[in-house]
Amino acid sequence: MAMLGSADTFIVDVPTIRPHVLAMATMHSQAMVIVRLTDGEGIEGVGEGTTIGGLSYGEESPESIKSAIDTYIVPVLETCDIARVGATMAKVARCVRGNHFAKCAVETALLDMAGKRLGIPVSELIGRGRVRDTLPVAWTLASGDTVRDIAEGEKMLDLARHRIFKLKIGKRDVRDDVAHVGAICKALGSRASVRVDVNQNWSEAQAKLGMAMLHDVGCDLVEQPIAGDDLAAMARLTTAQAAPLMADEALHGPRSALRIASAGAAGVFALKIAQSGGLFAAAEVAAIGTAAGIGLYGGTMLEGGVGTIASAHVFATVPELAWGTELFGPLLQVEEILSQPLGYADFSLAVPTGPGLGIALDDDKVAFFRRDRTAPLFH
Ligand code: MUC
Ligand code: MG
Repeated sequence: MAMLGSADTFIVDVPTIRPHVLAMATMHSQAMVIVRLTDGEGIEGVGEGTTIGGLSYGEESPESIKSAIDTYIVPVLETCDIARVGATMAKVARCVRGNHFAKCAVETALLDMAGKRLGIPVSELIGRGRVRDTLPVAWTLASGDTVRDIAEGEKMLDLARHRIFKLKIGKRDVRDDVAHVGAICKALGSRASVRVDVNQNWSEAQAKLGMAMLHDVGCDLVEQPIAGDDLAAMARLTTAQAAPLMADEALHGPRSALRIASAGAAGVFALKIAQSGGLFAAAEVAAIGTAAGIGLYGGTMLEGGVGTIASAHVFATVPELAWGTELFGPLLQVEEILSQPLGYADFSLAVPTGPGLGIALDDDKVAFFRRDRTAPLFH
């Protein structure tokens, strides 16, 4: 039995190492909602709710995530035995509809605490438990410039940091985008797997042309080429195109996963803890994908260290992760807000082995990047 002691929810804004150009927004910094909970014994749990480009990616913004947690979710937690994470989140679900990112942040913090109480990593609290200790990690080449992207890809290969690259396209004419992808495929050759993410920006006709041309230039995977709610068109593309289609924005948890699988509307699922509505729900999406013969990929909302490691604990439990992961979010930021750096080496991320998430926030860095900080930025 554990009762809620305290709750603190705040936004941190951390600049990115370079502009990150996506079809719907160009990022210069990342806004992360961090929730810090303690129980009556003083055990702390942290969670993160992070989206991309304000409201340009999805229906929750950093500000709405914080307000949903503070105004509607924390009062529910105050009535629960928060040691029972499943029962607590079921009660939250009865009181709060939608708001998947906010729920994921809270569920992460509860699982972090539960793992610490039990002395086991969060991955052992998910599904059948951990099956791997490291995860392959992709990098997104999205500087907006082909030559710079190739140089960045070469650097990542030299550093043995990444050999899977995702290119963000969909902003320009289809043929211009394909020329950009083709140039990168040619430069990196068989040393890398090159994939694209269109973030829903094509029509079905553009996707037909684009997916065929992308396959011809050596692109391995096409993520969410068209609107995520157009399952019939996604199914037509999945059937007709040689390049596999990966569902991302179409996936909002187990029910949408089942609908996509039943419609034959994707060959690959991008698993995302926040979009799914939490770590348990993401594991259920993975189970539906596996049962349907759909390939799995560990996706990101470009979270910082907390959300990245929460995702890593879930992805570490997935028996077959054929497409790897893209858990590089912290590397896109100028600073990690954690007390210990994450273990990126040999094209992979190490999944922490300590109790709970196995990570801790760095209080000075958090104070520095908090949006509501009171101290001056430079002293
Ligand atoms: C998305 O749409 O998948 C993941 C990597 C990246 O660069 O952006 C994201 C979001
Ligand atoms: Mg995507």
